[in-house]
Amino acid sequence: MSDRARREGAPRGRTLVIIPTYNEAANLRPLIARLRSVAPECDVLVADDNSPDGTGKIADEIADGDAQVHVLHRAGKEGLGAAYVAGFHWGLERGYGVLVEMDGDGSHRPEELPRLLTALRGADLVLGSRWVPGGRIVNWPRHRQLISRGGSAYSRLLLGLPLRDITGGFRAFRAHVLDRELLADVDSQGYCFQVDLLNRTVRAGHRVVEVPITFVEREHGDSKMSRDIVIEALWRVTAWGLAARFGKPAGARHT
Ligand SMILES: Nc1nc2c(ncn2[C@@H]2O[C@H](COP(=O)(O)OP(=O)(O)OP(=O)(O)O)[C@@H](O)[C@H]2O)c(=O)[nH]1
Ligand SMILES: [Mg+2]
Repeated sequence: MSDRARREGAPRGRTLVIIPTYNEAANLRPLIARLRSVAPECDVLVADDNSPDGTGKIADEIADGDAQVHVLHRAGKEGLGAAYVAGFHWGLERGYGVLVEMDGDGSHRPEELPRLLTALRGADLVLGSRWVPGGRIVNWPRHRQLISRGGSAYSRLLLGLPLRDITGGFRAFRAHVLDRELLADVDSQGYCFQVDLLNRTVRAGHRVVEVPITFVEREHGDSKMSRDIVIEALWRVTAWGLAARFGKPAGARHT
């Protein structure tokens, strides 16, 4: 049986939803309650970077009352990418068959997770997408929409990725995509972590599909989006695009 045929149909194994958090105290309880109610078969891992607002403690309290919720406490704020990589390793070591990325601020609606998981029957990676027909953004100011749309368009062009939402972070992976080598190579901090991971997944030949989602602006807490994060994304995507064009191997490590 070919690799492809073996991967058709429902992925094997349990599903772990990884939620990176930094100061999401007001958001975490309602979010996990919604998630556990719409996808009770999924386990949850909160990857908290020692949030000053006590998010880690709240996560511990939730985990105390629910054997399917786990917490990974990290020493300090190291960025979204580092938290996800640690979360992926945690899940892979425990044999999960599917690993999901989801924000902890309510922007990614747990109610849409079952649709992502259904689409994973025919793919290695499913992207929740704001920029395919049916995708929507609720309550985002115009400048955020422009940054997000522009970031995706720029990345698509420079990296030659045939996808619409390249910076989004609501994603479901079959575990085999996230091999050690790939994770070791991903070293971006901010949003371009998502671009980097997606680029490497596509280059490795995996099947990626997009399903429309409605992305809802956070109601509580502050965004961690900063000018530095946008600048990091811009220069890295430019460097990757130029390297791919002028002959550096696609899998080369970029720093
Ligand atoms: N563990 C960890 N989580 C982080 C870090 N930075 C951001 N996060 C989390 O990653 C998720 C996405 O971050 P947000 O600040 O919501 O970024 P965003 O969604 O692009 O920005 P907004 O739309 O303004 O909310 C949230 O759950 C954050 O708490 C970090 O350094 N460490
Ligand atoms: Mg957010």
